[in-house]
Amino acid sequence: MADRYEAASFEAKWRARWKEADLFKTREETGRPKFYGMDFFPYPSGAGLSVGHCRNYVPTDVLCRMKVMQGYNVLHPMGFDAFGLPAENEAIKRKTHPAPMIDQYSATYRRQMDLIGVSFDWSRSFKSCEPSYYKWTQWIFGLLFKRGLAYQKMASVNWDPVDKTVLADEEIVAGRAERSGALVEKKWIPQWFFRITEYAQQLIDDLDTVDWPEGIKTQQRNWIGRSEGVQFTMQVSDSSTPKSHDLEAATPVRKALAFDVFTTRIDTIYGVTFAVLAPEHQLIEEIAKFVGAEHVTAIRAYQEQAKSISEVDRTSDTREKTGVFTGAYAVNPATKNPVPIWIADYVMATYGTGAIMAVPAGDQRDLEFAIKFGIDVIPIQQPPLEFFAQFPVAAEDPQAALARYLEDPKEFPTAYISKDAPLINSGSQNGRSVPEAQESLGLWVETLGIGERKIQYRLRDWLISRQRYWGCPIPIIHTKDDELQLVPANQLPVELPEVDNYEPSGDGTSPLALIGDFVNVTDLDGRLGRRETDTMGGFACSSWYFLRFCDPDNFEAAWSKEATDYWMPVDCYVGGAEHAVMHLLYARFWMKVLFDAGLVSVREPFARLQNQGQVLGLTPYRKPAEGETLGQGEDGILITPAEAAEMPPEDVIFRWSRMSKSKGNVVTPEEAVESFGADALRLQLLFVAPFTADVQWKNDGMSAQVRFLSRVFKLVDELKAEFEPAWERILGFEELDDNARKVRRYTHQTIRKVTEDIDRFAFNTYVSSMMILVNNVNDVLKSSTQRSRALQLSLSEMVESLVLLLSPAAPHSADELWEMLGQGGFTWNAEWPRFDAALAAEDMVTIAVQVNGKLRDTLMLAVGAANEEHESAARALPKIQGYLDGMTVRKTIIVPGKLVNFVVG
Ligand code: ANZ
Repeated sequence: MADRYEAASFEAKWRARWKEADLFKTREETGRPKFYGMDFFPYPSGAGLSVGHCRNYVPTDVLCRMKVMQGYNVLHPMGFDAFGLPAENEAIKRKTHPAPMIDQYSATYRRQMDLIGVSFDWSRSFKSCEPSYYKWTQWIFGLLFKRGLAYQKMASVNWDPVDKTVLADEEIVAGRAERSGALVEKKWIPQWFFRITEYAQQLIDDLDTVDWPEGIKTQQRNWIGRSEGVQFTMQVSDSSTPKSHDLEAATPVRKALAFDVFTTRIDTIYGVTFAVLAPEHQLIEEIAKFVGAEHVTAIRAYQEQAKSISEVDRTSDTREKTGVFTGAYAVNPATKNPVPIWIADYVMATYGTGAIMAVPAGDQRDLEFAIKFGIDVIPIQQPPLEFFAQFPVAAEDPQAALARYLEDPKEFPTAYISKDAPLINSGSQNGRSVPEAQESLGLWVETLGIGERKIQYRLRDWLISRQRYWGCPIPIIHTKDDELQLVPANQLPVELPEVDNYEPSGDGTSPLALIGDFVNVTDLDGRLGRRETDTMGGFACSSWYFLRFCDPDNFEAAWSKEATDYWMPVDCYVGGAEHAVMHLLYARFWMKVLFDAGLVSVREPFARLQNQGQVLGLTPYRKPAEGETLGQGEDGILITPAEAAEMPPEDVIFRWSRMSKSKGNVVTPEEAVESFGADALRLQLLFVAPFTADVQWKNDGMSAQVRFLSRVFKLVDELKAEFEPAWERILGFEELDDNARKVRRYTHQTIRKVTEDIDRFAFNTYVSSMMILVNNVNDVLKSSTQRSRALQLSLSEMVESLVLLLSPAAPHSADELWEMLGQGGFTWNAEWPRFDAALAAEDMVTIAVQVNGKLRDTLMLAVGAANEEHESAARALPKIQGYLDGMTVRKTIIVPGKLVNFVVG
């Protein structure tokens, strides 16, 4: 019989038995609470899983397994995010079709997930590219369309020239496509959008109702970017001479021309010395009609130049400001003064109104611009003297600097803006605080009828169309009259046609546009129409898959409300932090729309979110030769481990980087299982570091787990002969001796700790507390040659609990040990151990401390504390130290649990 953990001798056997028993099939029994545990929808890449991915799946599995044993109905599903660019690009590269390739890759994922014993209910699995799934993605598109939340418009979009497709803002990092690394260009083509902006406020508000990492919530709030301010209209005048101090009279010439600005600081309006339009602003065409030819030439040149500059560069605060004067003026409605209208690319067309009132004294960008182009700066708040410490020219005499600042601030290239300083040079608002002025001017704008207080969001509508083949077709028909007709639900799915050539055309149309059979359709009125040929980006598919898992075989509907009412929300959702503002925001948005449509009963899909840390692998680089170019952030040239082995060691540098096939630093689950066993891998993934921390992966860690499991096997082997399954019935009647009490206390303390730790994702201490239990029990066994009946029964309780506590982390071993104990069935079906707080509590007793028989102090000790502990604790008491000081202790009398008496002389 096994007295050591020998994975090869039993792990595969248990996996086969679980499969045969259909153990992981979701239980939906009435009268039990539910638990929905889920991992992020993976895209099955050809590289397969590394042990890094397993750090996502194993912890969720542990939680779900514990919940099953605690009596919950548990939904723990897995499916595959199969549509989208990564799959399509890979298929193009391999000159194959994405569909069979995805089948093959997802089969590998499944085999690997099974290999490490993850308890997915595969009967609920699906791929997002299956028509029985995407039929409903299209149906939800239709719902959005009918609710005015899906629309098509011409748009300047981010174009990835390598992947030949449009990208969402979220898919761009520092001006480059996150996926292909290409510099993103601008292109003007018709695009589909989802109106996520309509839900901006709810998306902020409801973050307060979910248990998510604060960092992710903050990222979402920042991404949505709520600003409170005022939007108002500025009139265009074609003259720089004020006609009068009356607003009406100031703008007689171009009265019809006006533009709106959005500001968060209406209180600074007296400091407005110019206005700026984004280069794409519509008004520029009108202005160009009446300003001089030299202005028009400059404007056109500037507009052209702005086209090639990425948004990131435009918003960068280190880039030198550029712009042109339009030749036209606007009227500052507070001062009635004319202010020049400029065009500059630091104003974004897509935020606010695409035009600003510029306050150079208060806004750094405006100040840089004013300094560069010699525009006036009017101070609107008085900076404190400390403000001048930053300027060498002012360090000597800040008082004098202030005087100069108030005269002409341009000498000081840093804008000064404060929420606390009162206003100056601000007419009726002089001396007022910022909030007072904002209130008063907000009202003034509204009373005057030139604008209103407004909340602005940085969030933009979600660009969903892709000019690519491998995605969910958009169920729309364009009629002859250019109307948009939704394909009726009973004609769904609009199936993606089987094609030989699906490579992107590169001109901005989808390859589907070349397939006549697909494109040419009759519309709902029987006339010839044209099918929409864009497909939806993959984020549409992953915005509702958690609902489908609740009811995956439903042919009549996307889900039954009964099913989602039962299972939703997802109780615990686990995945990497990189999806903070894409998937997690989109899925929340769809859920809210579905809630408003009465199709689901909760507004938030994921009640709790956990992000695992990354697993890093040791990656070899070779020192660069002279002039060799390096990858971003790298100090050497990536080489393969085989190459590294052949090189002199001094030429190789090792760095830790995220485990991935492209880095050649992957440890596969197959390798790990083969050499150490699935349970050793699982335990090490849990134990190696706190769940959220990054991990430098070393295979040695798994040997330590093999040793731990071997100690457990040895312990169970030693105790199995005396194991009494009915310990619970008898133990209550036994008087507990010290050792028995100790064992029970260790057991119950461990049950409590493990149960709490798994719930709070403290998997590393979950594993370590089992290790401590094993050590403690071994100590007791060593010290007790004779085992009382009470001790034997307590050990039975301990060994049974240990095996069950081990089960979520090391399920193969647990089932093997369970069988060794003569128990039938699977630990999966056993009840999770319950702890008894009284038994777990350290029993404390009061000990009298005497010196020469006289009571001098008392102390508290745990029941069963050793004599040495009595003596050292008594000697440590300050009072007693006073009595013993300078004396010789002749004798120490100890009555355990009662008394310590020092006999001194
Ligand atoms: C005058 C002003 C004075 C401003 C001042 C700021 C400070 P947030 O908080 O991000 O919403 N702004 C408005 N629309 C813009 C656009 N399309 N492109 C670039 N900048 C734009 O920022 C709002 C502020 O950013 C607005 O308030 C406006 O400048 C500028 F001392 O108006 B402010």
